[in-house]
Amino acid sequence: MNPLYHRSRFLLSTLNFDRDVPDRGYEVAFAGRSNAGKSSALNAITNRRSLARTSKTPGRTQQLVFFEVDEQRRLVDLPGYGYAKVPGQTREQWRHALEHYLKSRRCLRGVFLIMDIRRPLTEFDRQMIEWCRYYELPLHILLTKADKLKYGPAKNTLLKVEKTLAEQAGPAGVQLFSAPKRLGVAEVHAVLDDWLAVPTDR
Ligand SMILES: Nc1nc2c(ncn2[C@@H]2O[C@H](COP(=O)(O)OP(=O)(O)O)[C@@H](O)[C@H]2O)c(=O)[nH]1
Ligand SMILES: [Mg+2]
Repeated sequence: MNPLYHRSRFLLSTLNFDRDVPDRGYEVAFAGRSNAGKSSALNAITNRRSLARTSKTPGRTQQLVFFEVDEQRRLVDLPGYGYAKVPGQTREQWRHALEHYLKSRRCLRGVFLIMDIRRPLTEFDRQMIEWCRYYELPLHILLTKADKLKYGPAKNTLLKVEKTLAEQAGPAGVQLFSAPKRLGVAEVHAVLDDWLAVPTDR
């Protein structure tokens, strides 16, 4: 239980974050391929049934959705990249918007990457991992829908992904997660506590 994140509320969704959300305080971003389970993970983390769907309107999939934890801290739902059917030009815009955010956002403290445990490390996931490495952003991976696999296969995937990351991406956390079972929520809260810690005045 971590009531801090349970107080999160929808702030706004926008394409133009530079203009609409001042680059102050602290942010943690959530990225993932469409349908990986990002909204469900956000809802589990904030203990809401539908926080992350508040703004889920067709045509708005390219927007960044901001949630306020408190005055200084925000969670950001990044565009769910990876719809197979989007035209190449739209995909390029997504890529550009995502990279611009990761590269320029000074208040960004870390990135959660949500992967469906049955389809880990897609091309899009690898791109996100590469950007995080390049821009020196802390990265923590959720292998979600872990309830869809038995413990053995889930654990094997966890070990495989950890190995790949260690070889190719440098330090990153990886864990199992399940929204309906609330598996791994406490671990996520601990990472958030770490990344969003407000330095004490000295
Ligand atoms: N069994 C199971 N299903 C999940 C889990 N997380 C998401 N789903 C389902 O996967 C689908 C996509 O989830 P959603 O959160 O909307 O994905 P998003 O597009 O990444 O935001 C929905 O049908 C969810 O109910 C999970 O941990 N376990
Ligand atoms: Mg979603």
